Amino acid sequence: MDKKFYITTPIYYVNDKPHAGHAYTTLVADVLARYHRQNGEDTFFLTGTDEHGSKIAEAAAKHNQTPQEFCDQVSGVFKTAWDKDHLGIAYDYFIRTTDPNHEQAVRDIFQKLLEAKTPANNPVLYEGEYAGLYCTGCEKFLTEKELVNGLCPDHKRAPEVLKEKNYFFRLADYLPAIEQKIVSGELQILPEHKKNEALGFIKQNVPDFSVSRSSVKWGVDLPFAPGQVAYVWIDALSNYITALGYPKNLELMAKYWPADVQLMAQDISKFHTIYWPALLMALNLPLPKTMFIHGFFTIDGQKMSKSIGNVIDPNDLVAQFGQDGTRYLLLSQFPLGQEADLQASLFKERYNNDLANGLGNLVARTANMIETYLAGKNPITKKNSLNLNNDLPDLNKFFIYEYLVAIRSLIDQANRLIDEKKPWQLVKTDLASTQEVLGQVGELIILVAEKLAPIMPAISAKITKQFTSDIIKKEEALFPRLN
Ligand code: ME8
Repeated sequence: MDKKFYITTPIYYVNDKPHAGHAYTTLVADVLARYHRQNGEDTFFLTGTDEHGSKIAEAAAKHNQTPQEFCDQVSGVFKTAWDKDHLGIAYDYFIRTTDPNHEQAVRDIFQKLLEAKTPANNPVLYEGEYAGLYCTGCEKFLTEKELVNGLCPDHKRAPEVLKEKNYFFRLADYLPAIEQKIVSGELQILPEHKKNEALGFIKQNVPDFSVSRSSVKWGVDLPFAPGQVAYVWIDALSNYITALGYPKNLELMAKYWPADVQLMAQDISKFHTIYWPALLMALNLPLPKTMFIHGFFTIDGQKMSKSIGNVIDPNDLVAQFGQDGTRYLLLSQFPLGQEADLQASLFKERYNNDLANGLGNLVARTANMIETYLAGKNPITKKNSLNLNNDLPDLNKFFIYEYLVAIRSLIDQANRLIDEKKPWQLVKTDLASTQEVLGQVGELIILVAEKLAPIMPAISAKITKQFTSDIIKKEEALFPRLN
């Protein structure tokens, strides 16, 4: 295998259990990883959990648990939601920022930063005093301008006034180079409007940022700065390289870094398009090739929030629609990257329409006719007798939604073929033609199954097995109708 593919999701905060937003990004990564594996590429898919910082410590205290106990538990809940009995996320590695290896790597990274010089020959880190308004919900400082009625607009809570001595990262010295790499496409930011947004941040001259905290206890302690821990965002961003063994063990780094695709939503784009490249440059590492920043979706027109009570638990979706049904429903809603709405109230209708009546019915009626009219003998000749055009929208270009539209039209094409040729009439007079029609339909079904493999892996494997056997039998419904 010569080509490699390294894809990452954000590592999710463990202050609460996973919801549909986390599931969405993780699913997109899983589809792309499966697609690249299917194409024979040496693929590494990383996800995990972000476990340090005051936000997590607060949540643990609320649950009367130590932070470590609480993190172990919630991180486990994420793993379960992704496992083969739930969403079926085939990650290669699940990193936790409380892993001792990661913690040591973060200390090593800080040591390197401490010794490093910027392109303008200044020390990368310097000590300074910071006073500002800190929102624990965001784990970042806010400016007065960002507040709405004195509250953080995202977390509806008043930020705390924090004043402390910290280490700062000399970001200013890196901004011109980051801008140049984004403009030249060396660091590709997709979709295009998110690239412009990143360039907009740079134009506003993002100030240097503090990378250590003395007010926070739950974090990676820094030996060179007694009493201080690593700022949770530096700790978190580092995961993308510490997961590969950086800086102690460079074997996987040499193989997989730079990342080919880093996925996230726009809530954390600034950290990824500005701070992360600066950190990598200070460590003398190449930048990721592509960052894809998707929109933050609403649920039936409303922001997903606990107070509205519309937070969707992916486990509930899997219980209702099955693993592959859930994967389909989440990915077929809107083009990746669009500011969009997840129409959860239509999930059942879409499931019945596209899956029970569409794909499920196609497979069931075809298997049934082959069993009844042809004694189950597999009629597929693999002659490509329909001259199938296999060019679907490119998953490599993030066209997952468009790809699913094209697959639905292949399913419709197969269903139409049956309706037009009416095998139930044909069989009375012409067995050879019946066999040919069912063979053509079967060929379409196998094509659909093959194309669906990254999106609906379990169903795809089931259909392929059924339609490549010598004897095709009717099996239980793939997608039972829901009332
Ligand atoms: O930000 N629509 O973790 P987090 C789409 N730990 N995607 C959504 C979403 C929504 N409504 N809600 C959440 C953090 N997401 C940090 C990341 S990375 C070094 C550290 C997804 O648990 C989306 O991918 O708040 C978003 O970027 C991420 O969850 C935020 O997860």
